[in-house]
Amino acid sequence: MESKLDIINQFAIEGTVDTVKPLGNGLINDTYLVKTTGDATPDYVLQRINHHIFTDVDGLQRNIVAVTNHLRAKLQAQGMTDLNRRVLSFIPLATDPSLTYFFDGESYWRLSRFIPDAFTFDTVDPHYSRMAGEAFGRFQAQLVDIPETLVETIPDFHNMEFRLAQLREAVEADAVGRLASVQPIVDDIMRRAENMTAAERLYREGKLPKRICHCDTKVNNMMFDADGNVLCVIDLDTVMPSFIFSDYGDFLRTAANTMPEDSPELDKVAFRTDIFEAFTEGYLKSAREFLTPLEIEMLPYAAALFPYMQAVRFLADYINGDTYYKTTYPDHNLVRTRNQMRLLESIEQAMPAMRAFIDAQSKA
Ligand code: GN1
Ligand code: MG
Repeated sequence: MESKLDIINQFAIEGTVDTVKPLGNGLINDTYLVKTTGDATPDYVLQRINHHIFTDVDGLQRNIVAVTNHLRAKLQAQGMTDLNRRVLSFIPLATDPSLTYFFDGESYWRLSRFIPDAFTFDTVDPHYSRMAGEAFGRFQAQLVDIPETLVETIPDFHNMEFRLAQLREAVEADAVGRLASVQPIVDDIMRRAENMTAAERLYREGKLPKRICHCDTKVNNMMFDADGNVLCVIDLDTVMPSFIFSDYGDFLRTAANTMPEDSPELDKVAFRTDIFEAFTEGYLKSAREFLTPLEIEMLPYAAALFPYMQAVRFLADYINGDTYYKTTYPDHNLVRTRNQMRLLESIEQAMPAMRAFIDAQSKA
């Protein structure tokens, strides 16, 4: 592999590289902050794209460029300024402006402009949740008329039937002998399988649409400025056609959990209805214009679906011997699974109240 400096210099950057340091805590890609000398030139974010997971890097980058160009044009048309902080921009190769990634013979790399004076949070209060809801709703609304056809960067990424099939395969194989210890959780999951695959059935019946979604709306994938205003949505690898439930549900999964997704303190894991209410209000404000009544009615289902899907994915990975998610200790994926199942139970209890809240919102 070439040095990071050699890699960075493949791109059409402004200025001279000063330092390169690790950045963030993603579970999939490796991310670095690239500082250039002096204040006159931008800093950059360098990422090694995990091409074992994103096997179609070319399609992935084409998606992202289409999305960011579309968003940028919309913002510009609205007279928005400071566009470099409101939408990500990917840097083309110095030798081929049509490409925004570099293959060094081993890994795929990309470079984007670092957004200065911007912040991400791992936890949010109701005020920030309302703004995040509005921003993710706006993100979907702005992409409703994107002319390009986006690829599924991970086929069947949020397809619940497919995720359950993967779990069944993992259970069948029991590759590292972990099944016996987790059989009760597998049973808990399978008991809910029929209910949780409702969206796929409704899609086949033509009752539920797919739209362009972000598909990784973890709370820390939104940037705020120093005054607490939303700047932009980041981490666009998984932007693809999906049910709108993806964006609604994954935000609540992370933001409305009283604890981080890998906390082993299960007694403290619970669903925060104040976050749910604020996020839902914000989301409906900007998304209501294009949502169908069925999509709105199913929002509580979406809130349950994502901890459930994440539990299925973490558990399958645990049974497979931790081949997908980065882990820092042997039972990490199991702890994550239990946490998500506990969150799911808390959401199941909140279901009637959530339905009532959404009904009231729809009439408002
Ligand atoms: C992964 O890399 P990160 O942390 O943004 C995963 C998401 C999961 C999440 C769980 C491509 O996202 O789907 O919800 O971990 N991304 C992919 O923390 O699998
Ligand atoms: Mg992320």
